Amino acid sequence: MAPQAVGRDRTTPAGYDVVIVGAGFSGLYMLHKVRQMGLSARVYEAGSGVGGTWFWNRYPGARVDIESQEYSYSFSPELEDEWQWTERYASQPELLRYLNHVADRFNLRGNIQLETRVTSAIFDERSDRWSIGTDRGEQITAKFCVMATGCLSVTKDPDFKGVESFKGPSYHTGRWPHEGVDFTGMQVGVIGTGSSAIQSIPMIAEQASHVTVFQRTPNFSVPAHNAPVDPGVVRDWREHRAQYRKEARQAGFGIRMLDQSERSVFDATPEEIKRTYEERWARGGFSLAGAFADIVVNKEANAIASAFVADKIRSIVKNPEIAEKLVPKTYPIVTKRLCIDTGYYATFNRDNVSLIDVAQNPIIEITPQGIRTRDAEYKVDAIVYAIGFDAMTGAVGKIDIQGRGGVKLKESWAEGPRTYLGLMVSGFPNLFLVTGPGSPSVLCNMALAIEQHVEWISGCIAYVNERQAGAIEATTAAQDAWVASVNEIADATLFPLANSWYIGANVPGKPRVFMPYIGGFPTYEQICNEVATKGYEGFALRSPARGS
Ligand code: N01
Repeated sequence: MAPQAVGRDRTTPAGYDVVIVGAGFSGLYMLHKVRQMGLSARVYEAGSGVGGTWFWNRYPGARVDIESQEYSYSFSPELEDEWQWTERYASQPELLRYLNHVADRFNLRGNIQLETRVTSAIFDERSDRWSIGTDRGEQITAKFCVMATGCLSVTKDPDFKGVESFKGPSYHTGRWPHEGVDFTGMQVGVIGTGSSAIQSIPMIAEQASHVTVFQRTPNFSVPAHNAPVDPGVVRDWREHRAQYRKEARQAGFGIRMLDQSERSVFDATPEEIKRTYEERWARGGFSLAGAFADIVVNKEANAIASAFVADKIRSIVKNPEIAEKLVPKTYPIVTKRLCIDTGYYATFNRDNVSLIDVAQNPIIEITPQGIRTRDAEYKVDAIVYAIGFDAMTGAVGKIDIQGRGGVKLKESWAEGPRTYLGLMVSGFPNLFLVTGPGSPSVLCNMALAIEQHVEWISGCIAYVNERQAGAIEATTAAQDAWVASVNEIADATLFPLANSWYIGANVPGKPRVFMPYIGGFPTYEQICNEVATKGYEGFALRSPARGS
């Protein structure tokens, strides 16, 4: 392909400037951006609709854990003006409506091919193009390939002995049936106590005759205090939106409502500490994590926050034995993703809910009638697997991605993911990751992290095309330095102390590497901007290959 053909690649019937994998928050905005740039693009999406996370995670109680206004696109003032959230924390159906609205409003659907899973992406050095294969047997080529595949999109399959033998229905929270599930009159077993379980258990308990929760590690959870959106908040947001969006970008985790304090807990009196935590508990959501500056870096500071939440659990749960089981004791608060709930702990006061500690008595097998732990069999009519995801690397790991010299991404990442800025991988030219490992992504407001990445990637594509270059690629040196810096920053925090999915600990055999960048969104964005301003420092441009 001649370089000047970039913009409208019509040289092959199935050739595009950009192929985007995934039609969630990332893929939709990426498509919008590249179309605005006049590039030809096609999105491939495995689901039968757009929406990504919010298309798949339809379990009862599923809702965002960042306040709705903040967890939304900021790129279009018109979109912001016309869309009205109804709840403080939007529910899954509302988020899915929003993303469908975005697809319609920006006329995106014509470039999206649904029910198509990308299975391979192979870089052809002779033409500087990616050859992309799908499960429909298509082969498409594109100069640029963007993996908008999501950080939590590949569910962890239950690998218990006997899973197939279970006679009743079983569900994974991350692949919930679209028609919903009626648990009325059923005995339900829920395995897992992460965010998905914490949101769904109270809802399931309202329907089912009995719910048995199988908990391996208790989680810290803070009340959401969800409610209809306060009209005063809406007015305030509309009036100050530009300022609030700016403040979010300047906040460590990209979340304005975190209200991150700069103050050390050791500079506060015991009364002030108590008052601060009580006030933030009453406010709800992640604001508790922002109460003092040292929660994630100092063990003693963290212990104060952990003890506060532990006391809350003990005060809510009436049975002291159950309360004690629900109190996390093996890791510092926030080092596993903090959960935001609606009535989770109080659910254990119900007569129809019981809690089984499977750290003490591990699940041995799934039987035709239920779940057998080392010491008992629990008969259930239905099983809910709330066991999480192969996070951050799972989705790209499922695609056969081969870069220069036929090197497989899977092999390059055998010891853990290596990227430059979480955006590109050395040896894989013109391949971009949206919110990849090594970027703030899951430690951030995802909507904001996605917008920043999409905008950076668009800028990078424009840079390559303006220079009529064949390809851009992260240098190994820049990547090595970035990986070292990501690890160094993580090691200075308490995060590596928890066996979390951030570190791959939830997937047996996955290398133990802290995957997200924890240096904060503003620092990260500044680094990305500086890299771009300095002519994409740390990236190498290549002249067009002869066959291109
Ligand atoms: O998954 P998880 P999730 N035997 O990995 C347990 C986002 N999210 O789907 O901790 C027994 O957190 C496992 O136990 P352990 C959010 O970022 C957001 O709940 O490994 N138990 C754990 O309790 C979140 O962090 C929202 O010991 C087993 C649970 O299953 C991320 O998605 C809502 C087991 C898995 O918890 C993932 O959340 C939902 C086994 N063999 C999700 N294997 C919002 O609020 C696993 N477990 C927006």
